[in-house]
Amino acid sequence: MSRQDAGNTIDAQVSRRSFIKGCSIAAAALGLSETMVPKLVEAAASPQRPPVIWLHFQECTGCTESLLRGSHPDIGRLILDIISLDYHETVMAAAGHQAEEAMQASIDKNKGKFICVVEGAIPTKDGGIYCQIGGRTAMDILADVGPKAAAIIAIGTCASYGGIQAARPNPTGAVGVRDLITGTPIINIPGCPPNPVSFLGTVLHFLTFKRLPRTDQLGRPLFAYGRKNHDQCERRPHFDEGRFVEQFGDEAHRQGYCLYKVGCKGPQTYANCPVARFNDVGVWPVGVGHGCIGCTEPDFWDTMTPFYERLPGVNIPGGGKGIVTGADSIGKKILGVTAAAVGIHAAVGIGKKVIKGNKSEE
Ligand code: FSX
Ligand code: SF4
Ligand code: F3S
Repeated sequence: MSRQDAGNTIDAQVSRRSFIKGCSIAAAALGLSETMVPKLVEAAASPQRPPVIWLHFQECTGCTESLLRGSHPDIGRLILDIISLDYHETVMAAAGHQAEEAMQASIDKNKGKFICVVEGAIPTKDGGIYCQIGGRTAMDILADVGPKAAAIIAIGTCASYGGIQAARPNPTGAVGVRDLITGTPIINIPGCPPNPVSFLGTVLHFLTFKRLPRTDQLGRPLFAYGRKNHDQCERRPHFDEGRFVEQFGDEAHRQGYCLYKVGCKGPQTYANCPVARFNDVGVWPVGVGHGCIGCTEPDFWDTMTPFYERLPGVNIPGGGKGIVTGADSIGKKILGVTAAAVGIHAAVGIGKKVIKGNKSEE
C-alpha cells in the first residue's frame, strides 16, 4: 500500500467514525436507544440521497452558517453527505439563470419526493415585494415550490414564525411558512440560529422512518423542544436554592449562580440548548454567563424583551416568598408583552398536545 493509499484509508476510517458518531449524536437527541443507531446509519448511508431545495428569504443566513461551521464531528459535512443539496444560494457554485434552472430541473424530476428547507421569513405586505429572488417574490417561490415537496423544514425562528422581521411594527408583513402553506407536512426548527443537532435529528428521522418527528402545537419536534431550558439547566440548583446573580460581573456571577434576575428567559423557553450545546467546545448561552433570550419562541423579539429584565410570573422557591409576579416595577412593565408568551406556553406546557398524524417510532 502506498503512503497515499494508506492516507486515504485512514481518512475514510476517520470519516466513517465521524459519520457513525454524528448518527449516534442524532439518535441520542431523538431519544432513540443505541440499538437504533445502525438503522439510522443505514438510512443515512443510502445511495438514494433525498434531494433538498433550500430557499433563502428574509434572514441573516446565521442558520446556514451555524450548520456548516459546526464540527467535531463535522455535522455540516454529515448533512451534506446524507442529502443531495440541489439548490442552496449560499453554497452552490451556480449563479443566475443557471441556478434557477438547476432548481427547476430538480423540482420537475423529484416532484413529491424532495425536501424543501426554508430559511428566513416571507414578507406578505404590498404583494410580497420586499424579498425577491430572480425577479420573483418569496411568496411566489414558496407557493410554487412548497406544495411540490414531500415535506418542508422551516429552519430558524424567521422561517418558523417570522423572527426579527416580524417584530413590531413588522413593516413588511413578515410571516412564517406555516402561515402560508397548508397541505404539505411542515416542521419548525426554531432558534436564532437553531442547533444543528435538531436539524440533523429531524432529517435523519425523516430518512429512517419516512415521516417527520412528532411535534408540539407550535410545529416544533418534541425531541428537541419538549422541555424548557430551565428544567435542564446546570444552574438550576442555584435557582432552587435562591442563589441569583444580581448584576453582571458580581461575585454571584463569578460563582456561576442563576441568571434569572438579570433577565434569563429559560423558564419560558422550550429548547434543548443545555443538552445539545453548540460548537466544538460544547457551550450554550447560559453556560457562558448570559441569560437565555428565548430565541426558539414565537415573537420573542417582542415577548421576551427587555432581555435584561426579569421574566414575571415565575415561582422563586428561595426565601419562602413564592410567586414574584409583578413584584417590582420592571415586572409590571413587561407583564403585558410577556403574558402572550406565558399564554402560549400554558397551551403547550406539561402534557403538551401532540399533533395528530405525525406519529413516530420513538
Ligand atoms: Fe433568522 Fe436564520 Fe436568526 Fe439569522 O438565517 S433565525 S435571523 S440567526 O439565521 O433565519
Ligand atoms: Fe438556568 Fe436561567 Fe433557569 Fe436560572 S433562570 S436555572 S440560569 S435557565
Ligand atoms: Fe436561544 Fe436560549 Fe438557546 S437564547 S440558543 S434558546 S439558550
